[in-house]
Amino acid sequence: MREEAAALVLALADAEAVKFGEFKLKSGIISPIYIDLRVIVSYPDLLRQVSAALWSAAAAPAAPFDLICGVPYTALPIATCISLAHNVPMVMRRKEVKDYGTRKAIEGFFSSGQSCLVIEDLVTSGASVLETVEPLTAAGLKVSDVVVLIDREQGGGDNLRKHGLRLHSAITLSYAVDVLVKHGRVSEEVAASVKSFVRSNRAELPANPPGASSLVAAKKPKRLAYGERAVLAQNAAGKKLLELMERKKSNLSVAADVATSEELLKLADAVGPEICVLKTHVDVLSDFSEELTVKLRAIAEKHDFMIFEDRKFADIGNTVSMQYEGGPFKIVDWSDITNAHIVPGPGIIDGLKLKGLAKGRGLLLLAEMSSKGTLAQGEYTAAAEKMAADNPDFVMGFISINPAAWAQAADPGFIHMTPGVQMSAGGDDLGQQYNTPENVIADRQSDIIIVGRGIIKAKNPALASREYRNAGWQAYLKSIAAA
Ligand code: S5P
Repeated sequence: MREEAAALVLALADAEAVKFGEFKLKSGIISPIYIDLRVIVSYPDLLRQVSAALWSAAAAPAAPFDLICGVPYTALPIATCISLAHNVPMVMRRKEVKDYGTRKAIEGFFSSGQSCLVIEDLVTSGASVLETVEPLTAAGLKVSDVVVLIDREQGGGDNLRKHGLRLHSAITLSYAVDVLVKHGRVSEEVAASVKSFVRSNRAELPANPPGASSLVAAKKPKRLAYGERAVLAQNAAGKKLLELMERKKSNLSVAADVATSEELLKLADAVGPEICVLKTHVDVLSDFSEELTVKLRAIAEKHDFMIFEDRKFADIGNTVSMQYEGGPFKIVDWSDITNAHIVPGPGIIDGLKLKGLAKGRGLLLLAEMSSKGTLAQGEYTAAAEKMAADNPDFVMGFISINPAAWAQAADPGFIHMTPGVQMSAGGDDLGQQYNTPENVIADRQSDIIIVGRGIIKAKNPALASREYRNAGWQAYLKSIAAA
């Protein structure tokens, strides 16, 4: 075995996967050694040798496993090679999917409870391994062992152990250096400088490695209270809403999807004491009038809530600007908040901002949707985040489903509002999907629950709104206490 390992070290050096000299790392530190295992795909024999070494390293010490998964990208061909050689099925982690809480982040067939061996080419801090382990465990797989070709011995093994993972290495960096010295490939001096570099450069895990949120939950920054975040909100309506939520102790928005002005006003008055936002779809009313908007504003004033016309603008900047201000609805005149799809690109924000900013209005971007089969996920969601970050004066937040799974740490100045909420999870016949208030606010880290039929179709909407308000607020209190 040792002979095979030594031969592998020499083959890696021949392929220039391990190089000595002065290499500037991403961190700016100068390293005397550089390891780049991506080159092994150019040498089929070497790839085979690497895979065999990893298999032997895992075979004895690792707990039995049903599946293997390579950490993208370098370890993918290695895992494939092992899968073929030993007839063990593989799963693949999609690197680009950020919202694995709700979407498919793991490709391939597996069932919950199966165990999966993680395969990696090089471990320094262990952060990349954690980024792959989290979606695997989130998908219901058990991960206890990780096998790596080269352990740089800079603390990755310890870091992974803290997360309940055992690291097995085919080769350690110090062993590789010893072999190369023995075969006259590097001098004793270089070897000494590599070993001293490794000793003095322990690689710590970042406080919150992207994609490893649940594994490092304990290290997450404390979730701020709504009132504390009001100061951080740059949009006037967003700031006002966070203050209102803190003052009123409500994170409930009612989706007032009713058919007439009379029903809408009656509902607004009934649920008004419990809500922070009344969400409307005025284009479903059979009798919309300006008078309705005046009365609605008076009720909002009386009960201290804001109005959100859920218009879901989706056109080019010039058109949405006209739609926001004109037509029969004149939304900008009476609605504190509206929302937009990002599919046209940032021009839609500019067009709405032109009319809304001076009036103190706020815009929510639809970053995710609650409906089955939605295309608003992954890169699309990330694009919404970026557009919001570019326009914090007018964008106040997002319509989102699982902000806890977003790649970026949430900007506390933005508000997340989540539709698809009922007291028990489920759905309707037209693709709507429901989660509970507790799940949305505490687990998914959203800020506001949007509840439609759960309240408006209840026998007593006022009573139902009180129940939802309590459920949403309790979940919030629990999550700020736990964070
Ligand atoms: O993704 C979304 C976005 C929105 S704004 N899914 C949604 O359901 N909505 C809206 O939330 C939808 O238009 C409706 O007004 C409300 C959900 O209503 P419910 O009756 O299913 O609770």
